[in-house]
Amino acid sequence: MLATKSIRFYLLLIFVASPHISSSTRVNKTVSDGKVFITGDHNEVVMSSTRETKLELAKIKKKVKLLSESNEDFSNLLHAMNLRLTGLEKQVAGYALQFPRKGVSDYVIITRGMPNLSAVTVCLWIKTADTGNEGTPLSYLVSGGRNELLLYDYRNFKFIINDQRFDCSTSVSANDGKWHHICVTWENTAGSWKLFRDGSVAASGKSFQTGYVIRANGALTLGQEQDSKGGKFEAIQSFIGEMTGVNIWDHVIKDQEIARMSKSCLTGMGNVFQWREFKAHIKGSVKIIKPWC
Ligand SMILES: [Ca+2]
Repeated sequence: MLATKSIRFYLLLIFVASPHISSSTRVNKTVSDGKVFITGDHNEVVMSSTRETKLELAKIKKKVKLLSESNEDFSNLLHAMNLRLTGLEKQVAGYALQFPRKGVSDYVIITRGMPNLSAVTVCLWIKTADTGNEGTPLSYLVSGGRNELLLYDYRNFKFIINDQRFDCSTSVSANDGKWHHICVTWENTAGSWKLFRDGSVAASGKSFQTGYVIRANGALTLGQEQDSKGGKFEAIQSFIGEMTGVNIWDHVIKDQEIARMSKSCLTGMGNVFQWREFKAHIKGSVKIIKPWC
């Protein structure tokens, strides 16, 4: 971006330093006594000598050099602003949730729904050592019982949109007792999807639910898998462990940004759901604890 800015500025300077060719539509160029003359229909002399042009070019080069030096300051400023942003995000969303046990009574639920989505990104951090259950980090279901959006089984993640399960599993797990950053992205034009673990693409595919639009007005749960809107949970699908930083966006987040978010547990803010709002919707014995970062 900075390079583009430099080029734009350079072109602007050249334009400003260039002769103005009135309103003529035909232009002639002549050289006489080492001078370049540009004349239009009205024979206006509009360009200065070659020596003056060289001086002007030297001035432009000097300004471009100054600009690129100031770009370095700009980069430092951007870095400082990014650090500040990370700090603010942590202040706003500085908690984690602990789901203590197997069962159907511990979860988080938000019923305000989402808008229709033709693309989505879900990111979250989880820590679990559970090997016995199909632990469900996130489930979004509308009336009629369809899984509009579902991420479950931390032993071998399945990502579902519109109730269609992948024929093959992702072979990606996150139940080794350590914190892991998990993201899924999907868009309905090519039906492309990716599952990220700790900032890297761990599984991906195309032509998945192409053209489908995730329906609005569903219920979102963390820690339980819904078989009807807001309920019908099964203990074997309950999440046992810790969770933080759940965010949902209405578009595909770029790989580089997901890599950035994977560096610290409370970076990133969704534009559909933000982590800070979940703690007001806790049910059962879910505990608010300090985040690891
Ligand atoms: Ca179920």
